[in-house]
Amino acid sequence: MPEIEALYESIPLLIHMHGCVSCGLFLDNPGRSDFDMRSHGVAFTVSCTTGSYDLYFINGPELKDVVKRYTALTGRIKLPPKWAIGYHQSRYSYMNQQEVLELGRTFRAKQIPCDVIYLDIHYMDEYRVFTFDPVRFPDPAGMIRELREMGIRIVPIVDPGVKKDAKYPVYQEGIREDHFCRKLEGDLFFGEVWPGTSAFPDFTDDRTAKWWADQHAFYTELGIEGIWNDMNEPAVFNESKTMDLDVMHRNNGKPLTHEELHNLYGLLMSKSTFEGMKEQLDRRRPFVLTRAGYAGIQRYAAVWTGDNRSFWEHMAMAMPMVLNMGLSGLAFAGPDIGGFAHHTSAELLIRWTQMGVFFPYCRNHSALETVRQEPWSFGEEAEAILREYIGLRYRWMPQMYNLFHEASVTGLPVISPLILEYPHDPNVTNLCDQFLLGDNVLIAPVYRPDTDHRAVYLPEGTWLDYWTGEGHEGGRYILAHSPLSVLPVYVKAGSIIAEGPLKQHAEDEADDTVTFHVYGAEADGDFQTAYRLYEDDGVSYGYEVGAYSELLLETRAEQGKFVLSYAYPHRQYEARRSRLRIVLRRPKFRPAEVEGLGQLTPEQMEQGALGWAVDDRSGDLIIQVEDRPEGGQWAVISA
Ligand code: MIG
Repeated sequence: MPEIEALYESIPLLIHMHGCVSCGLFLDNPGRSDFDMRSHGVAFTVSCTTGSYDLYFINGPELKDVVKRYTALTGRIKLPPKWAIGYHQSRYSYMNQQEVLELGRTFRAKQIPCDVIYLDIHYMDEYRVFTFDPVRFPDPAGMIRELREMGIRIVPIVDPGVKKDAKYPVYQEGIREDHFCRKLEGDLFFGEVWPGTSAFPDFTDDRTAKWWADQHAFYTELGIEGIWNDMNEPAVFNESKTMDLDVMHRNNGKPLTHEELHNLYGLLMSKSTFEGMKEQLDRRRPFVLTRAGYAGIQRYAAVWTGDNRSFWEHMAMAMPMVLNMGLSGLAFAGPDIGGFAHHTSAELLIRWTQMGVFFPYCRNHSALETVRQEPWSFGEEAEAILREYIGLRYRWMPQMYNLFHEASVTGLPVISPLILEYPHDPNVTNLCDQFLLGDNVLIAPVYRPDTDHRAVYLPEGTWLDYWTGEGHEGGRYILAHSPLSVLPVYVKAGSIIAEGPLKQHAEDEADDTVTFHVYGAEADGDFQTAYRLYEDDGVSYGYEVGAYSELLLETRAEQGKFVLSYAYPHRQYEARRSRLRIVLRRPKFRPAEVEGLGQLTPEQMEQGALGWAVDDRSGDLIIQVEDRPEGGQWAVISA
């Protein structure tokens, strides 16, 4: 890969697959470890350079079992606030309050959905964490309030380095209360980072972690609900690029060197951040984004892949990276869309965004002095395509949120390599330029310039083109036609996908009418499929005490009829809607009537009338029924 390919995470997990049998090896040691799969023929060597370790053998036999067991051990993602899985916009840096407000207004004026704007290091007063620059950001509370009225949240960056400055209260307190890392002899460790000479909190001591956590009241009092942790490897501008290895961490009375604990630093910083935010936010879910992390980081933070480049190769590389992170427990991950360093182009940004809206974490971010990368930076044609795809993420929000909920329960990833679902198919063993969203939607991004076709491998089964409804038999490659406005997406026949209305942000007051798309429905044979839709308020912890709903939609073929029914096994959260829509996409039979419902025109249905209609162009059957707590059942009679 050009320029750079290392990740900032340290997850010492090896998953091995032999034949179709998988197992895992997790080396729990936060010092330096080496996994060598190259030098000794069939043998792998695993070693670490410091301290004691725990070695876990994780049984399969399925790859899924390994991921579930590994995450049972190290933890699973927490259900994020819904706004955290919307579209996020970032730049190093949005320089002042005016620019940030203008950015928010532009998103709304252009009707491009957005939930979050990030503040990179220039928002601070000379890079002092827990401050705002008084000239560039004279009224952060006012700015944040105004953005919030537009439905946009602010997520500021927080680095671990605290500026050495006798007049800076955070530094004073850190020194007075002895929170910073020291050498064995007692000298403080200072490193050069953005603020200049800086001290580093010793997060290995609970007392210091709590101190840091409490500092976040500074942000929450301004209305901030999310924090972006950067430089927390920790990165230091020196030869070793990190903290001196002989720094002594207090580690709650069992001191160990930085060499022994290095990989924990980022995790412990984000843990403290998460816990502080959670406490301050008073029963609302915080969002933490981190660059560095160790096994288990998924419990506290989403992870982005750090400083990539605006290169096609880096777009392609994001797929195996994020897929591997998913198998390593990090279900909430994504790259800087469009690429961070160097100049992006209209085409690269479009293709990258098309892919990125189906990644778990979805943020456009770019570096200082690169061309602007906001969705409107490349003219109207590009803007229209970007609007369409960002909007698509919002229309898929019910599906996405459902997958996040499942990931929080099972530990399985939101997007996965095909091998997770088709371990017996040798064609997918090394396939990393296409991926699955959940277990039944196949995304095949175009990641080369000037390309309007790509090869797509479809595993066994029938797959329907998401855009045209056209069916393809799997177990083979097809050539997808993919001009610039088209991302190839296929849905497996027999699946149900939940879509919602287009929203400008996750908490948009628009109604929450859900449309269940049933792909490839049949009225004969043993066709049967079900969908469980999880919903809650998207922001609070109410779901932990039952304030959520679960809608179960079941469909089956029954001798010339297609029977569908829904029920609420649990309904202690009420979505803002009165109707449900069910669309049979490309049913394999011709619907003659729907028992108990009247036939309407598609236009009448658009206006919300209850009944059924067939869209003559696509052949889709559209059903609209009342959403009632007691559920309901209907039969579609085949002609
Ligand atoms: O030395 O805060 O990965 O996303 O924009 C660079 C400035 C520090 C690295 C992060 C990047 C961020 C940048 N930071």
